Amino acid sequence: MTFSLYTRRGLTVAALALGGLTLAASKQGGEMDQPRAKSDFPKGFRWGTATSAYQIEGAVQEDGRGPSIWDTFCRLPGKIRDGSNGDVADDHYHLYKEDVALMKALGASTYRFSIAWPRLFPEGRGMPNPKGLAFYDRLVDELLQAGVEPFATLYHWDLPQALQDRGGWESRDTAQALADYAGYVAAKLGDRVGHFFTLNEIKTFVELGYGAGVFAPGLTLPKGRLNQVRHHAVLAHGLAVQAVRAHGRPGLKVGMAEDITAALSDLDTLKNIRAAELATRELNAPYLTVMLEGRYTDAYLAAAGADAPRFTANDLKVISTPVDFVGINVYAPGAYVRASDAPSGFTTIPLPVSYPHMQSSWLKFGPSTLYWAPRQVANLWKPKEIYITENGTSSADRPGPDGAVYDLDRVMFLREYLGNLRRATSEGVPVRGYFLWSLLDNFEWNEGYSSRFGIVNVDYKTQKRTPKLSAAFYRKVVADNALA
Ligand code: GBH
Repeated sequence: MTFSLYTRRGLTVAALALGGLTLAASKQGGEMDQPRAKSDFPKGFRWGTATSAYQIEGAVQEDGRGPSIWDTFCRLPGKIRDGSNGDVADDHYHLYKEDVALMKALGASTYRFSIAWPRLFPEGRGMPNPKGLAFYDRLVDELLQAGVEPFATLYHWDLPQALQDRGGWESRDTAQALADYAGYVAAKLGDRVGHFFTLNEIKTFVELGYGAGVFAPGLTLPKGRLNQVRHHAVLAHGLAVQAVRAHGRPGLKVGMAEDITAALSDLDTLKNIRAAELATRELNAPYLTVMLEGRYTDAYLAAAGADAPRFTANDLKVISTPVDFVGINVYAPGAYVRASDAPSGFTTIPLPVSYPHMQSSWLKFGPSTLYWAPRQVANLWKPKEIYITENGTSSADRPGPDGAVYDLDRVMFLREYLGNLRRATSEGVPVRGYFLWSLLDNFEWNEGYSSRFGIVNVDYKTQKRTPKLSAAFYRKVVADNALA
């Protein structure tokens, strides 16, 4: 629960954990221990961690929460790798005070969490459930008391089952239902929550939930219906932006938290850099691009042909309602490309099979993605502000015989990715903050509990929290606002 775990270890780790490396080291006097030049992040840069409701809260039947599509999906045989579900998860619903204390110990100034729609509206719409809201009241107050600024995501994939029963994202009504719920939240929490994210990773829940069938609700829709789902989800984003503004206090900020597919160039010549930017715009056509440009690209519509989504000019205006910031989740390179004479202007280069990845095979190791992705967003769409709403890695880390978790692969990952983020901010890319995914080991969707993304280990039998080495690493970065 505290970082004292590390103080029982040798001096080096103790000093790291306490953020006192410089002090402790100078007493030792060794050459290598001298303070090194800092590479600073901008003043006021916001450091935080991120989580989502279904992945950590548990308490799925408490205080009037209604079922979500993930409660249903987890019960389908073979869908979740370890046969688990989010019934208990990290029991954060009851242990949230302990978790806020962990954030405080990290020195993080912000926290990104999601609100469970089915807690507030068990049926998706209609009568609100005050007990559900009360939990987020308590959480927000606890955060503020700890000096941690709350950033709230409105939708992190836990659609009320009642709405899925009426067509889910295949129904245009779901977009309006999300907006109604968003307006309610902004009215109730907007006095204390200054930043809202509409939907987390539309791309992921649409492609995997309605296309590939491996996420809830487990559908494999044909192309035309899938395109319509994509359209309804981005429409929900635009309507939610408007609803949050209409019901929240003036000055409150709202934007998306989207899974950007960022193309990198194979060799960074000016021509290839430009081609990679074009590729990123095209690869995100039905998501970030339409949200920020208010039109589907010609190539997207041409490729869809008769299966193109049905939409009105007004839909496009709503979808592209101006946002206060662009939030991007950045994990892995989306593609490698180079310039070509093809009409698109780029050609994709396949990865060699030996290309390295982290514990999750999809998590290709590409630290420069955290330089190029925000830079491309800045060049393509000129947002006022950018947030890295998620970045982090899985690891097969386990407590050792001494009880400590030495997740050196995660520390390596974070150091290299953050070095690239530092490059972006130093060049003036307007990134205002970074949210590390994740504070805690948690329910990793179709991977269940077999994949751990936390900088704090959770023993799922006892709910004991143990900060890992990466927590000590992150604590020092936050304290210094710099990489050593
Ligand atoms: C984020 O998605 C989510 O927002 C978060 O909830 C999650 O816990 C975190 O990342 C870690 O995964 O099944 O092989 O087709 C990150 C982007 C896109 C990563 C879909 C996993 C599935 C790969 N995700 N991808 S696969």
